[in-house]
Amino acid sequence: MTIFSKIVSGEIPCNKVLENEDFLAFHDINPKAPVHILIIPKVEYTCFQEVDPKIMVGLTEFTQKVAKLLGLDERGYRLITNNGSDGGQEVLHLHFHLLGGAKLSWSHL
Ligand code: DGP
Repeated sequence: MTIFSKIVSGEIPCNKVLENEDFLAFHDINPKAPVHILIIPKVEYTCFQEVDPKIMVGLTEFTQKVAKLLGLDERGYRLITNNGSDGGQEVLHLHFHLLGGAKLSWSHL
């Protein structure tokens, strides 16, 4: 079980932003921007390469809601996923980083 599944189950606490039946958004423990949210499916997909593409519609809608809730939809934001070893992925449970609250440069990666 990944650390993110433990967050989904409530075993490990998180600073939650939004949740529905399928997805959870919470603040990253080590923020790289003024706003740094992690968006995850509750089902444990290892990475983007392994995800069932069918969930991406729901994940897109959920992510748009999170961005709006945090007031990022007007000014913009960055959405990234690190995939596998070369991608720098540390937690092997698919997650998207939603970064914003400042004009971002590539050094925020
Ligand atoms: P990645 O390198 O893409 O796998 O990013 C993993 C992110 O997860 C990293 O930015 C730090 C964050 N993170 C790791 N453990 C925890 C945790 O227990 N709680 C929270 N909120 N974030 C975590």
